[in-house]
Amino acid sequence: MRERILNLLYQRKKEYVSGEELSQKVGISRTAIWKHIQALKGAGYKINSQKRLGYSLVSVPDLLLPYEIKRDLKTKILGKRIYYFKEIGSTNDCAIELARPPAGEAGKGAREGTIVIAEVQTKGKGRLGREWSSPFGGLWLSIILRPKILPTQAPRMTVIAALGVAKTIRELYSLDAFIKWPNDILIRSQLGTIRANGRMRKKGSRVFKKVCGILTEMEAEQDTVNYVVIGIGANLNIDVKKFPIEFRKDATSLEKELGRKIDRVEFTKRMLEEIENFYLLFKKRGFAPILKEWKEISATLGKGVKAVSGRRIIEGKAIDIDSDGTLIIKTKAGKKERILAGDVTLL
Ligand code: BT5
Repeated sequence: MRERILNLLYQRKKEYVSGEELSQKVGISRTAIWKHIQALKGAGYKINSQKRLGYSLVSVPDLLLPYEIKRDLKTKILGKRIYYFKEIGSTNDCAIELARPPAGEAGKGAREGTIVIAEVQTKGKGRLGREWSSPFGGLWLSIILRPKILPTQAPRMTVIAALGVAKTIRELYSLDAFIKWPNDILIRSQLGTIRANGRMRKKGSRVFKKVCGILTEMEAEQDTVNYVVIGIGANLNIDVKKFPIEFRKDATSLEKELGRKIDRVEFTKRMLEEIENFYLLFKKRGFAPILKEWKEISATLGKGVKAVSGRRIIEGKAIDIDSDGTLIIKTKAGKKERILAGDVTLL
């Protein structure tokens, strides 16, 4: 209902639409319209009210409100249901709660494509219990999917999301976005003299910095996956100085790279559309075409790397990624090592 009122005002932005017209088109009383307008104002919309003329939408708040994201969103699955929070512990934790069947009840929990978004996370999670810094200005979003895959294939969902994010950054802002195995989106920037890996780099030399991280969590039984939650943390309009000092060196944001703020709603919509396209491609054609695209924008392949996987530490050249998403490293001794999960540092 509120969405319809907003859309009518949006279509004639900055013009007045009478209470009468709104009431007729939406099919509720003028008093009910007035109540919805008050609620929209409470959410941050600037709406002028004039007794004889009606209502006019002046401006939309800089927030990732579901009404804004859903408007003209070209997806079939993602974002049909959006849970929105100004502040939350972790969107992944919330999405996991939603994905599970309600306690004591039969049923399935939230539908595939349900999304949780927060403006700020107070307990944002990275992998392996690490912290994810989530101040206002970023995109902290989780997607619930119910793919028909084996539990061991869940990392493929991370790849699908990473491709969607990287493509969005490349196409909307023409920035050089790459995927670092397994879950980071990096931007190759030309930032002048920077200290990287403890060494001073020459002015104009290029470094990779992290603009987005992905945390995929799932619940599975033997051979079936009940749900996958893909958590995406993207640094959009963020002053990197807001991050804890120890994270700053390797982090960047789109605002920093572009020297201007971006339209966060536009980014979110496009990203959901791109991720859905890759997800549908995967459902139709399997993982091979996804893997091909991934390899094309991999920041890892062909590079000297150090990989830490549990207690194993392996140094060598990253030579391939196989169909499970396993990274293959050729060591100096010529041995091929397979890394299924872990952290990689580019040398
Ligand atoms: C990740 O972990 O990169 C996964 C991050 C996933 C965050 C999203 S936000 C929405 C959803 N809800 C959640 O609670 N989480 C997901 P990992 O590869 O472990 O990287 C974590 C490391 O990145 C930290 O130890 C820091 O060094 C660094 N880091 C922390 N916050 C960062 C930020 N905002 N930007 C860049 N680097 C950051």
